[in-house]
Amino acid sequence: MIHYCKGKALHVIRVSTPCESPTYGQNCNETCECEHAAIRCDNVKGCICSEGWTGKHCQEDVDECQIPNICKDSFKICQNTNGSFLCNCVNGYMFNANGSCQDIDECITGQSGCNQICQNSDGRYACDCYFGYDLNTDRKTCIKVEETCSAHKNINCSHICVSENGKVFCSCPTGYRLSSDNKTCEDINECGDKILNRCSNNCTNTNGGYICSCPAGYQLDNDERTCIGCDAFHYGSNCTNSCSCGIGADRCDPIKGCLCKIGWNGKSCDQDIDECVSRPCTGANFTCINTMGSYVCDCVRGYRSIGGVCQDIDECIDPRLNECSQICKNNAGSYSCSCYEGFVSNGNKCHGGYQQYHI
Ligand SMILES: [Ca+2]
Ligand SMILES: [Ca+2]
Ligand SMILES: [Ca+2]
Repeated sequence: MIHYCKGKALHVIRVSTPCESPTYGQNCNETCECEHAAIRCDNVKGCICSEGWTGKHCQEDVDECQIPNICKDSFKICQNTNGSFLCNCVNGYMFNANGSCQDIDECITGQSGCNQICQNSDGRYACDCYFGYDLNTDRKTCIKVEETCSAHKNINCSHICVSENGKVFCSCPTGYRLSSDNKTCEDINECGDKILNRCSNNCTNTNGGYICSCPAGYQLDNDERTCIGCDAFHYGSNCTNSCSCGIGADRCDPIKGCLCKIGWNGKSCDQDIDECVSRPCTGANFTCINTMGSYVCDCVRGYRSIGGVCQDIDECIDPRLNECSQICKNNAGSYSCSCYEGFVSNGNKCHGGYQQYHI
């Protein structure tokens, strides 16, 4: 209150006297300008706001949603309103009789819009389709699988048209990939790809696949990818040839087959080489005798080898070597028989002559 004394204005604090409405505060020099949300004007604090409002003039709404867990129930969501707030159920939930939020079964309420199958779950739902149908892009309606591809005639897939979850696209069989036009399938060259090429040795690319092969002496294992050496009885490309090696074989070579010992020939090494054809026995009166797997140089008939030289056998010095009954005459390589005078020779034998009668 202002008092005027002797023309001078004095400020006097009258503690015991409350401010007169609508003034308040220190020295009562503030004035309440309360909005309609105010209850009254307090002579100390000014505007006293009703619940849900704040500010000097009670003009400001309190955002109760900023207060943690104000809605308590985890399925509730806080919605601020002017002067108050609401706790609503989150999407997919609704209030039950107890005032708490419970899942809405959209499949029963008919809210789902599912064309064929509706599957409710906590807080949500999903549409599905019967076998042979696919969910359309709206996630609700169903379309026949076969009809999807034929309905999209413009898709023109070179190999396979796929309809999945309402989307239609081209696909390729194994060994092919979709080219940049997303329609045409092109062969994958597995041989040129370190990861796809699983051949241990040679790789040949084919349409839709690839083939492994092995060098001679090896064959593909059961995995059709790894090369393994031929067993002891097979040889050649893919080990397809059998080694049925004969007596003259040293071993079965995985690449060449039967390897022959010296003196033997033929695929199975069972053919003797006739070394005598090349006339290996060069010394005088030597002759070549072929043997199985070899040959020997021996003296011709009537000669024998002495110190590596063929020398004439004197058949006449040993009665076992000649058949002469009377006279034996040695010659080079042979001998001849003759008879005493008065005997007649008949071959190597001598027959008695007239002389016997004179004795
Ligand atoms: Ca290929
Ligand atoms: Ca021979
Ligand atoms: Ca002789």
